[in-house]
Amino acid sequence: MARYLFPADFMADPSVHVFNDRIYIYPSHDWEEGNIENDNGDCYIMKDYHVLSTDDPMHGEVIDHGKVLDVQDVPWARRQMWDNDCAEKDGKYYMYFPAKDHNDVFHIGVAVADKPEGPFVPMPDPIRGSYSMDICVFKDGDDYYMYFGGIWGGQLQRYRDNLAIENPHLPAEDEPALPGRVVKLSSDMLQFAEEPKPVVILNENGKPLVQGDPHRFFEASWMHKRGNKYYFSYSTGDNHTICYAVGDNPYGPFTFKGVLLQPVVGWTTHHCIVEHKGKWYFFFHDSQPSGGKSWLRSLKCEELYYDADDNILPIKNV
Ligand code: FUB
Repeated sequence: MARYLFPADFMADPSVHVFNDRIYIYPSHDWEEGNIENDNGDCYIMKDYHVLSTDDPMHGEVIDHGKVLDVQDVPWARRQMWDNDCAEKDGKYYMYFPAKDHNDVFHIGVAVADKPEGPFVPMPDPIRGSYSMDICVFKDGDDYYMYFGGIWGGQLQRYRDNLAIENPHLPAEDEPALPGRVVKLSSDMLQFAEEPKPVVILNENGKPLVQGDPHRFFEASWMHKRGNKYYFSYSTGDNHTICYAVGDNPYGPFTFKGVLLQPVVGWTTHHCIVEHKGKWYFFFHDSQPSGGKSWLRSLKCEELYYDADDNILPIKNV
């Protein structure tokens, strides 16, 4: 049975990594204060980040390392600190986080720490050329890749070919779906090393999923690797499932494989997949403990399994 990881507070959007053999959880920190629910995501009014850690996500003690970054300490950011992620390089820890700037436009910032549990010191400006939200940072050999993007409140529909467009819109239902983005990070981990590229998801006939497909990308990118396979998983947003697709390199394209998680209590669904001590885990959130409030979500974890053909088995017992 899935475990609620941290009943003492409302947290969501888990990004999880193993640093020094220990599991570190980088969640959003949900906040209740006159929340207004709409398609812009205005009810998600998070102001800071905490870091949690544990040695055993299904049974062990989960420690809250306290507040590690506050929106007030980020000069360019005004509000809505959503899903973040963290990467380690050469003994430094880099937290990547989205926030809306003073013009209410999402950008992605970096904050640096000496320890995985922070505290994190923000860079004065966001990453040049960054936009949208929902960040996953994936290390592959010596390279680090950032996956990002989300539609509706995540503002991804405002961009084509990495440029803002005048009339934000989604593709027509029969056109290729609006893709998430992937970009290699610079060697100092503080900028993009290249222009972000589309993360294309193909159907079984090798054609891109169309915008009207219930399995098309919406938000919550996550990348993990097992053997030589690259697993790109994501949320379908208003269709309320978590799906995955498989490729043979970090840029894709990825071929759609299936649904991992059926709708949970609450509007959003957001997850990550991590290996620790030979076991695989699926971290996610739902709004059951808050009685279904979209903006008050609780972190959960369940073990994850593959079949003999390396397909991921759908998560049950949620
Ligand atoms: O937490 C705010 C937003 O809700 C996230 O960015 C999305 O993935 C959804 O979980």
